[in-house]
Amino acid sequence: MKEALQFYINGQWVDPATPKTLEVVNPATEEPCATISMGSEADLDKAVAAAKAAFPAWSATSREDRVKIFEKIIEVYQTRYDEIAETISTEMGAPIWLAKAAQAATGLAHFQTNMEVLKNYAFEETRGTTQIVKEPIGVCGFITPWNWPVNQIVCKVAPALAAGCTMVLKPSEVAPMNAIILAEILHEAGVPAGVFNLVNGDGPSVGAPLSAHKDVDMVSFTGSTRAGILVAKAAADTVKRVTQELGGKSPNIILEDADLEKAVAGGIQGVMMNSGQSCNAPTRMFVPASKNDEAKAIAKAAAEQVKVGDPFTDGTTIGPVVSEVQYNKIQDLIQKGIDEGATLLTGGVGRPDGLNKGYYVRPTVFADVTPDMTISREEIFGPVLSILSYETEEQAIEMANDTEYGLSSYVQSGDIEHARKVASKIRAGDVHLNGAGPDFNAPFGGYKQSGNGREWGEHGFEEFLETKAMLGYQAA
Ligand code: TXE
Repeated sequence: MKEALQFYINGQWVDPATPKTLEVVNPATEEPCATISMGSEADLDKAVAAAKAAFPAWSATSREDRVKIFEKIIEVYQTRYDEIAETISTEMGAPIWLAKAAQAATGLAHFQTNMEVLKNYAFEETRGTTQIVKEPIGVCGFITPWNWPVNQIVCKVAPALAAGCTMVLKPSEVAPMNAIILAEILHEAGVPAGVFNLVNGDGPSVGAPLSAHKDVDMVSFTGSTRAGILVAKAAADTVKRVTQELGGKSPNIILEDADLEKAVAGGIQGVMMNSGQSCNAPTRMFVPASKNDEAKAIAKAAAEQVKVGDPFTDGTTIGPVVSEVQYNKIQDLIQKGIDEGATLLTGGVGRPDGLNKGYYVRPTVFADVTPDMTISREEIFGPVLSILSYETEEQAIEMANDTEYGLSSYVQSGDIEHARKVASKIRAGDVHLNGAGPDFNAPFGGYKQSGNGREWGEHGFEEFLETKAMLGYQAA
């Protein structure tokens, strides 16, 4: 069993102010796999003070010096790549193939894209006699979840480092060990003391005081809408910048002219991946009423191909969900779907056959779902799909937009112009046309209650900058 009882503050591993530990549970075995320390406000204050002290020197480093550090980070990251993937699989249950191909890969991708942004970004421009300068915002606080842990950490840390900010990270207490590796990588790569700091702990003890801290200039949060609102409220008194990446209930509109087999089967794959624990999972599938029966048959067959099993076993499509809390939440929502009258095509409550230990959920597909049903409105965060049918395209768009969320969306059509037209009417931060995968240079973030601000690529980088106007910079 691994142990990480210290925090990374001011370039050193230090003991917590008050000893208190937490066992991290492997969701595939329900057994502890690591022990961490749980921090307090005293640890956090120390970390923020270190970040504040490091800011003047780090923000003054040249673009070239920061690029050199990025090159080194990328080199060291690659040497720890498999270990990152294995750690993620162990603590949150993603199958090892996904942890390698996507979970660990996204971390590397964010370092690479931010290094390229840094190389090319225009920090200064002149308009008339005024110069406009972009400067790092200052000390940043990061609060991150467990579902794509390295992705969610690096998509904050990389742009902040590139911009010249210093930072304190509080990773999820549910999947914290990958963040320990990341701290070791940054240390080995030569990130100066105090620039990056890590304090483990839970939301109330560390996340809340980090959000409220007077010496923190910006807080970037990824997690539930519930906690995101608390973070924004805690941040309000100090008027710091707040970016939030929260929940989703993403629509997947399959248009009349789409290849139904491909679109429905692709939608099943998308919703099941990572056991449905992705904020951008396509959880509401809209099919033309005339093709409802055909779509149901395809969806059922595709979901029954999804192999649930041990994350480290070859051939596993999805592993367990992260925790008992999440398992119970998902079971309750599946039961609600049944109680409220949706048609259960496959899956349902309880564990899959033969899997009696571990937080394994049956890949579940509901059809004949109506927009008022709980499973069509609440984020389930499990391998559960709701299929709704529509009569007209306008109705499909209206139902797609009938949600408090607006993170991602998906449109399938045989005609790209048609897909684009529908995409333009969807109120969401991104639209994936015909199965297009992620683009780490494209902005990622939500409309409505899915959040504020954007992450990834140049748009994500710009969130870490302040804008200064230098008037009279040039003689009139
Ligand atoms: O999230 P929390 P949970 C959704 C998903 C899931 C639900 C609950 O629907 O089922 O949220 O998951 C920190 N001040 N998403 O309970 O609590 C916490 O310590 C400051 C969507 O695990 O939001 C952790 O670091 N911080 C999502 C982080 O918030 C607080 C990813 C996330 O935990 C805090 C995860 C507070 N008061 C869950 N309370 C996505 N957008 O991808 C908690 N935290």
